[in-house]
Amino acid sequence: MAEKENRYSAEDIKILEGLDAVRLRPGMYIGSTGVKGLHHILWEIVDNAIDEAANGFATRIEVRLYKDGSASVEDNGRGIPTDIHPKTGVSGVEVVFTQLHAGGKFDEHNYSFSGGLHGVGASVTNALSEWLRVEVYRGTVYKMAFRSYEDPATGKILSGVPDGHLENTKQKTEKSGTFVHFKPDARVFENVTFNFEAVSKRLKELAFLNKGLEIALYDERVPEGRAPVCVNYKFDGGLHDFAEYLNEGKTPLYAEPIGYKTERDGILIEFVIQHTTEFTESLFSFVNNIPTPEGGYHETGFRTGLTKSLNDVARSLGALKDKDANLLGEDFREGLTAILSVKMKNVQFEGQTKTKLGNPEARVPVESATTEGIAKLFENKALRPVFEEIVKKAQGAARVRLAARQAKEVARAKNSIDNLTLVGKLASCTGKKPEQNELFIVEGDSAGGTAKQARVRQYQAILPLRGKPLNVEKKRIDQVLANEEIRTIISALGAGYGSDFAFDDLKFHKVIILSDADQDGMHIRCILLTFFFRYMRELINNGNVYIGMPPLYKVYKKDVVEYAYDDAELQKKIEIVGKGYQIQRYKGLGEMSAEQLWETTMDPARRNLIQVNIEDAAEAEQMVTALMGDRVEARKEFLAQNANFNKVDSFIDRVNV
Ligand code: TSJ
Repeated sequence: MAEKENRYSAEDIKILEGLDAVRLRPGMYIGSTGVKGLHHILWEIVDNAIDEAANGFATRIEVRLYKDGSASVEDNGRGIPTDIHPKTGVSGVEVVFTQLHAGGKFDEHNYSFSGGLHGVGASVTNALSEWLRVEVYRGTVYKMAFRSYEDPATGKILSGVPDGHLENTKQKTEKSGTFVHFKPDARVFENVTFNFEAVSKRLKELAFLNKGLEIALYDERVPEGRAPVCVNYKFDGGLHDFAEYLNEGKTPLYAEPIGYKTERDGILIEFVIQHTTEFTESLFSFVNNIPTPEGGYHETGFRTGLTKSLNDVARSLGALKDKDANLLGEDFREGLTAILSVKMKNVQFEGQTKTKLGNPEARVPVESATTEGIAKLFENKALRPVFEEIVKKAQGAARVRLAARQAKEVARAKNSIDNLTLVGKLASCTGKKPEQNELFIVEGDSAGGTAKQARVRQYQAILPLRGKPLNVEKKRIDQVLANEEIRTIISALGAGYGSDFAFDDLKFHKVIILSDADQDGMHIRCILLTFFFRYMRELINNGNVYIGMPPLYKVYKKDVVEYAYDDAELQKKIEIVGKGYQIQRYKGLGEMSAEQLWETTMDPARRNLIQVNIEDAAEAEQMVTALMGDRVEARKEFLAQNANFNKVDSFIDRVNV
């Protein structure tokens, strides 16, 4: 291509205004500029490759993380169209990277179901990158490159500016596909280090959700001379393999997961279920490959369909007689691991973390597909024993439910007295406005005592926890409630639990978990998060739960005192304090004086709090399951793979609240 033809003119630059808007308000497009946002711009690219694969044009995707902080994604699909787009007069490649939402709109005409994490498109990644390079393999190699730089005239940053139009290098290639390489801009993101665990976890999930698709991840951020760390995912069993994976560490009630896939009213619906000896429900739902931990209409439809059809099964099997009442949905969901994957157009996400499906039209098709699926599976005589197990399990759950209700009624009379003794440990606050009140759940009596001295009595309450509260995952609800630590928390919060949870009765709008920065503390934190996740989900959804961050180090010299909350910060603080500094490493909250605890951890003006979101809680739950499930091998493997117990924190954007 001639030099002149390829130049990028002033006229061309006009359309880049959209990209500048992205840089001005990144949060509007990618949620945050913390670790989540950083990963979001990678997912935007990955999702494009996934779409190509999901529509049958690509079989392999390779993701690479480089030493310089950049990342690349390559697929073996058809390659982004290189011909000139009639509307805009520029190549398809150029449209994809320079026009906002171009990805989404573009895809809609070409693909029947397009993912796109939240559909903002690859141009957002371009806008928030220092540079981005794309290669398209279509007989020959096409190339285009973009850069964000400071305009010398105005000092403003120009985002995602092409070096020139798409160039056909004429270099022949056997390959077919698209390669995109970009470096997230450190002027945008607080943290520019991709998290291997987070990336591999999501890629694994995508490999489960896209049966047969091979996804490889290479991490080149290794010492000089070493081979890159590499993981390869390919699941020919799709959701079936996903269910087996989720049930590792649990004991299944029947050997193989069962599932069904169909299309209804233009919606692709697929589900797989497998019950285990556990007592709680784990439903993992996805819409267009995006996790929907906050649920929504597809989950409602699935649950309703499952309840109806499994009651029909129970009657067919004679386990329920005409006179018997139906079993409840929760009975059939005891110990259920289920994956529901829905693909539809024009999705709307709602909820606190925009992870709840808000399309009402999804409910009925999913319900009828589920009912039909279970009925079809039940017709298969070979699956008789599977359904017998499911019904037996549900009847067991119903028996416990009825017994628990009776026990609850008896207990209600003496409950008021019980509450008084329980809440005895609570050092409550004097203020009566729940919105302003904070409850610190503190690990250990001694740290609890210190916190009581340190607090502002007006709005801060302290609840010391003795020992480890029990692992909620393994127990039935009645056993959970028998645990004194758990009952104390429920009483202190004052809003009930489970389906009776009443947010309006909540006495503290900030619930802050304060535990030591060691394995025990990590464990307690995970257990408490799992408890809230299971029995007070609204608290997590509303963002009322926080993790307090005590400092790890005190760096001091005479009157100068600085605190460091992680190792990176320690170096900075050492420099601030200067020559002759001393370091104290805090092993636990108990080592701090009341004054120190106040300054570093409790004072709203100075403390670091992590706001827990639904994904963190789900993550914590998975850790608890792996740590405490029935099966020893899974636990050992988990411990071997997760030696870093601060792992959960690395997924969470730190916020000052
Ligand atoms: F958009 C992007 F840059 F983020 C990106 C897109 C990144 C990566 C790694 C891959 C892709 C991508 C796009 N892979 N495959 C495609 N395919 C198309 O864009 C495409 C190809 C052909 C046709 C057609 O109708 O012939 C239509 C489309 C949308």
